[in-house]
Amino acid sequence: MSEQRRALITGITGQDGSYLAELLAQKGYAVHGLVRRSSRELPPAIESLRLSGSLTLHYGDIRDASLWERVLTECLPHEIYNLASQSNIGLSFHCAEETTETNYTAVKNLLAVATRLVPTVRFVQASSSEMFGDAPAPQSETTPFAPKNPYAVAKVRAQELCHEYRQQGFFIACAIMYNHESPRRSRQFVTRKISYTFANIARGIESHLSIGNVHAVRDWGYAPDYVEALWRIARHHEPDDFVVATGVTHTVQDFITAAALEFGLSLFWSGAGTTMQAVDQHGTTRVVIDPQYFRPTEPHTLIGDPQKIKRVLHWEATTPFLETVAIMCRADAATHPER
Ligand code: G4F
Repeated sequence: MSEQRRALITGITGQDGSYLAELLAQKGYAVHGLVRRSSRELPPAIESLRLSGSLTLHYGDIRDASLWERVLTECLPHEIYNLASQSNIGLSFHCAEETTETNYTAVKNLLAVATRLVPTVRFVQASSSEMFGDAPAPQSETTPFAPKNPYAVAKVRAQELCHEYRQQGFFIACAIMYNHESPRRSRQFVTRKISYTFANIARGIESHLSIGNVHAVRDWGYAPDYVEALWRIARHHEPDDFVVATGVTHTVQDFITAAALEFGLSLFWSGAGTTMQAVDQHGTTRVVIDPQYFRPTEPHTLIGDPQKIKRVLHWEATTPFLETVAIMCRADAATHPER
């Protein structure tokens, strides 16, 4: 009988970490996850995997360089998925140093220890479409990077380091992930902020959504599809870079309009710039622009070209935009507002 595969997931309590943990547990892996010690409860999906015995948690902060020797010795993983990051781009302008420590220095420390202790490990780095910044669309694995914020700069440095280790013969792969959403997305991100706020509007708890740049364009996929891509990247016969995207874009305004419809509200948009707003079919204001949510810079147009991952790994995003919006709105409608 072959040995049970062990996978270590950093960032396991996040959206992607929890979906990936479920996927790997279903596939028979012994899943190990790194968790920052905090007084917050574990997300229900993680707690239930832990109780079922298919998940072992290790505690520590990825910015602590001394952590990896202990954790990697304890779990001796066959695969490592590095999903932990300071993932809030708006915040990265204010916390550039912390962003670099988490998104670059921690990767550097982890790779140094992993390639020594478990040299045959298959390592998947969660890179980001933000690395492309203003590069012309659509972007592929060969598009030059043009990062526009501290988050993207740190992700570029981490990916370049991954390439150095790959050249030395280690299995270090990079998933260049475009935006991917789900009911497990934090409300710091625009899609979940929208679905959650419209659920509260439907409950009568809030009257309207305050939002930033509604013209921002994103290539939005569905997170459970994307963690399947991560696993395929890890299982490929050689380490490589893959753009993980739908190839289809929408604006923040499209997301808001679709989410409102899920709650029976037809929006009518008017105005421009900071005076733009949307009223519903009853004439009630439902969306206003709040400049506090604007960012100092925005990437031009992020559209991924997923041809390579389709061709090589036979992976394709299967959940369309409107279905993702509907799944998120239904989940928020069904959940207690404080959760
Ligand atoms: O949902 P967002 O905060 O995601 P963003 O910045 O695209 O980053 C996410 O996707 C990246 C992959 O491309 C990851 F690397 C990253 O870690 C993260 O997962 O913002 C999306 C867009 C932006 O253009 C933002 O300016 O929505 C715009 N926006 C407009 N109003 C807003 C808001 N974003 C947030 N968070 N809140 C607003 O009120």
